[in-house]
Amino acid sequence: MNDNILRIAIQKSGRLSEDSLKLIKECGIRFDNGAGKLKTDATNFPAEILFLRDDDIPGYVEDGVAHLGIVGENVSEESCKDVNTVHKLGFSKCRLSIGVLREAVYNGVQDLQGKSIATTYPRLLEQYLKSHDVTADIHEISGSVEIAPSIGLADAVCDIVSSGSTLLSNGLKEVETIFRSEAVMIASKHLSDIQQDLLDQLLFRIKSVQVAKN
Ligand code: PRT
Ligand code: ZN
Repeated sequence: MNDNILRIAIQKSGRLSEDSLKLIKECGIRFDNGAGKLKTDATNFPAEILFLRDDDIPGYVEDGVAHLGIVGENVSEESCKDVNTVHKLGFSKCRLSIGVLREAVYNGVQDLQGKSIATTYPRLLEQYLKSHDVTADIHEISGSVEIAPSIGLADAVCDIVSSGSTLLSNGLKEVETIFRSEAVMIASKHLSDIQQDLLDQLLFRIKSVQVAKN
């Protein structure tokens, strides 16, 4: 493997894609992102860009297949992969929240004791419940979480919220925020000296871009 370049993994298609590409371009890194490409070389910086599903990025970075990645903190923290979070990027802000049916009586987290909660974030939810001495039945599902209470699959949900309109339109109310997230840059713990130097250059550029915007 070439230790003299940085391989940067970003989301191929989704909520993080556009801002991730924009950030890399604003750092002055040029590349051809022709449609459908899964990998492309930067033309003026020793870097390659990999286009992946966001859930796969922490694992690739842990394994050193990618040296850097841009993902939501929610995905990185849930994955429990052994990577360094090197910088917060300020976009794709959202929160991981618990919602219950609008008509349900809810006076606090203790009311979740013994209840069933549907989520795609079982680890973050479990940590939260544990820290509040609550035991609940966690149902891991991979999508359409918000529908679970209205079809009787669970008493509550734990999912990503941004405007809150998805919860609302599924007859739910947000009762606890368990994690606040934004896009972050994660890095492998096994960078060569040259890669660490390239990362430092990149972080300097990212910080300059962020300062210029504020
Ligand atoms: O295909 P791939 O696996 O790569 O993508 P994905 O479908 O898993 O992820 P994607 O593109 O939906 O989201 C990528 C990241 O964007 C997430 O991991 C979060 O860090 C961040 N993000 C920001 C969000 C949202 N806002 C968001 N609103 N991720 C998901 N949502 C969903 C949420 O799951 C819920 O269904 O939007 C709905 C709620 O939105 P509101 O506005 O109605 O509250
Ligand atoms: Zn995903």
